[in-house]
Amino acid sequence: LRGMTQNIILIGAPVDSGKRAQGCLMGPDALRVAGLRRAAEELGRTVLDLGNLAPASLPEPLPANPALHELTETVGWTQTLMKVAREAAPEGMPIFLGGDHSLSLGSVAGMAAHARDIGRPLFVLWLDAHSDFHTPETTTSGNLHGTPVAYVTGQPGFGAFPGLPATVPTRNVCMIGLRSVDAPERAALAETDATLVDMRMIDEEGIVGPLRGFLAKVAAAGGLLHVSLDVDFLDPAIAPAVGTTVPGGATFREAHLVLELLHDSGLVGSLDLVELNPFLDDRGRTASLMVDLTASLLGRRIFDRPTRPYSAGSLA
Ligand code: 4U7
Ligand code: MN
Ligand code: MN
Ligand code: MN
Repeated sequence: LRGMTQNIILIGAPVDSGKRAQGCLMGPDALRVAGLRRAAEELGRTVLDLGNLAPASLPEPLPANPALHELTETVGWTQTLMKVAREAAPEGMPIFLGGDHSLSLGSVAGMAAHARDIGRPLFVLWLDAHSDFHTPETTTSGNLHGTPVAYVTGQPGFGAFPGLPATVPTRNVCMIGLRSVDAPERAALAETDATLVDMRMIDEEGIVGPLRGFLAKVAAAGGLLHVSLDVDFLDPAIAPAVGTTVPGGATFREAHLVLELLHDSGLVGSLDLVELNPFLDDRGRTASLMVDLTASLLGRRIFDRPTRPYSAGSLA
């Protein structure tokens, strides 16, 4: 049924431990206020909201590691989200409401376990300015929101984290929107067969070709696709509510087009909405854009968009 009739399961993950600047804990509620449930219901989905989760507390805090920010809490979130993702996925399409990108250590690991449970390979589309391919050994910031892709693909150095029921092969990973990749990440990625699409490639050739190529690969493998949408994939001019803005990001139409094509593919089984920091937002516009992009993924087409009255200065 190409996902058309699938239930939506909203999973609030107010994770703020993946970096020092705080505020992402308000992300799940901002996405709700911006109308995520209503957008999904208008597109014919049934929505179940599991509310906001809390991280598992470990029997003992991990030995303090000054090189890593909030390791114990991040491990706790990973445990919780891995379990909840695996349990929710058979019931519908999980949408993880972040929370910073460290939530994807758990969401993607849990979806990989689910994909193994149903006998399909998991593929991951990473829409982000950054590659998030640091390990706890290579990160210089110590911010674990820069590590989820390395964890879920089984790179070394994650001994403090839960063992992975299933790893995602790097050949199943496609990153689109890259424009800030640190030297150790670049070196490690060069050893892999991940598909890397940076902003220059998008400027020169467009965003559609590489995305269609990846989707064809997912379809040919009978794969299930997880999409991880970091707010900083978008250009900061249209999405200011994020701590890690990088100029030169995806435009409004590039971003919508990606999610429209993902809808049409029928391959998407789960979604992360991450890094929204409502404290930095401009009258809710970034939260609203994230909701509208999710609506495109769920099948809203341009001609179905509600017509908004025009007023000077708000033509968006
Ligand atoms: B995000 C960074 F150094 N690479 O490791 C790091 F540039 O989830 C940024 O994509 C990580 O927003 C950004 O701290 C993580 C930095
Ligand atoms: Mn903190
Ligand atoms: Mn990220
Ligand atoms: Mn990022």
